[in-house]
Amino acid sequence: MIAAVGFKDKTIAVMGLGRTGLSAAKALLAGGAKVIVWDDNDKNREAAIKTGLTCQDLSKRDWSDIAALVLSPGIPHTHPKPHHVAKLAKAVGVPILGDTELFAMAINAIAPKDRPVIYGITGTNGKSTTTVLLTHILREGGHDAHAGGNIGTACLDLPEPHPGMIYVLELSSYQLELTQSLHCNGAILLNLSPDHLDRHGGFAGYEAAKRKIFAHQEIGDIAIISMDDTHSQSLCMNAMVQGKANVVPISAQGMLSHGISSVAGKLYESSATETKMRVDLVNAPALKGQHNGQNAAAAFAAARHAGLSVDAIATAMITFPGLAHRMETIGSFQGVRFINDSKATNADAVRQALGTFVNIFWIVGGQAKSGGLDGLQDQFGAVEKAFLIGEAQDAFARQLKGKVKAKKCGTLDNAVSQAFEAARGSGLPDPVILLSPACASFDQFADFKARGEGFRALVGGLEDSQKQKRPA
Ligand code: UMA
Repeated sequence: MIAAVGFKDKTIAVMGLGRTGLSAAKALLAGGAKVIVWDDNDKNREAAIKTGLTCQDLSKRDWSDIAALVLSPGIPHTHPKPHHVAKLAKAVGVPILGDTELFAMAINAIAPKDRPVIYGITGTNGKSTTTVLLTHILREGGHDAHAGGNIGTACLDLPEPHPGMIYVLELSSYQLELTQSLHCNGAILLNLSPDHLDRHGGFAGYEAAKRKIFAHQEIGDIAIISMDDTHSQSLCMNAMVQGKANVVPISAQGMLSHGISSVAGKLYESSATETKMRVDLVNAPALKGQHNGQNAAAAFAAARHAGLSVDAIATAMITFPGLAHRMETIGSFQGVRFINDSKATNADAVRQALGTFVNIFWIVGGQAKSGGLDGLQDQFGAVEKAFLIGEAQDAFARQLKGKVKAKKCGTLDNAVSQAFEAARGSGLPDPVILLSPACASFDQFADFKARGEGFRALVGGLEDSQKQKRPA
């Protein structure tokens, strides 16, 4: 755990008692702050009280002694409508911080020569894979590297810093928005496409949040930026013009004259004088597909910045085990393959999965994002039938009408059993049941992990029941 600095003997309010709030409260207490906490869910408050935290209703309490409000990233403070506690903080002039800002303050308080190195990773898709991949490469290369942030381990829950240590942080737009002083020695922007627009009041707000990852970069740092979408491209050009960090463009769509390119399953490094093939991803089973080419290009550039040799990076990419819930093969029986892509919470992420497989029996739905399945039509040829779940099922049935056969199933449970019956009776070669929801999970599950684990359990149950049916 990393103790928060700068708030000794001050009263700090913590709103939200999920992973962020609980870790921030612990870190603040360790740093000598007086901490009061609140959550709109009474069960979460009761659990917090049992751990010794002081709960006070922040909408009723006097705010005159409160020095700052630490807000969890899932709680809105501007759009679509500020949470009433955030509104109150603004009304009385109390600053609102995120846990990533507390982390940044703690690191900035260390003498520069002893500070750990921070690689920050953001973008609409691919953040988690790149975070885990880079951490794996750095560890295999002998570094003491730790992954945290949006990936699941709150950044203040990471081990205490020491010289030579490396933090690899997955940073969401929600987290970056509440971060003011984070200095990323390496900042990666993988891609930018519309997501979370309701929370940022539109695309400009979303982009502004993502841009903050570069805010405090200095000479000697590295900015690794995709050239594969127009928004990232213009950000890359701007970063090059500003000229503080060394800008390394990356692409998975063609050979760059300068930067790291992933072309036909191989990583190339190009400089002003030469282009060299560096890693053959054919040998890296968990890095298949164009999107993984981009993730690998970004991790390669960051690992080079960290001082690793090309050989060390290539060897580590081959042993990378991949990420749970991201195009993860979780079983194969009676000729049907089951793929868990629960992490695909928007259409762009689903596009990658639909482009990777054929003969797909697609489980899709949940809490829809704006635009729903827009932009996926050119991938529908790979889909045999869609099995719709969750709040989005009616809207998705309308969107798919006349394009893809679709069945409303309501729950994941129903969808899995119906997709299995359809897939094994289809007579198609290597049919794939793909959970790739294009939606948030919150209508039916705690988060995408719970949805993915639910899918894994249902597939496990199905396999057991099929075994029992087989004659002895
Ligand atoms: N709460 C309230 N009032 C509200 C809303 C929420 O009291 O109006 C309370 C809830 O009762 C709950 C807590 O706030 O107790 C939840 O806070 P949170 O939603 O910020 O969730 P955390 O558990 O703190 O998890 C957050 C990230 N969640 C979000 O940004 C939504 C996690 O990312 C992250 O792993 C974790 O911090 C550690 O850094 C998850 C996520 O879904 C994976 N991220 C989004 C995404 O990837 O698309 C951005």
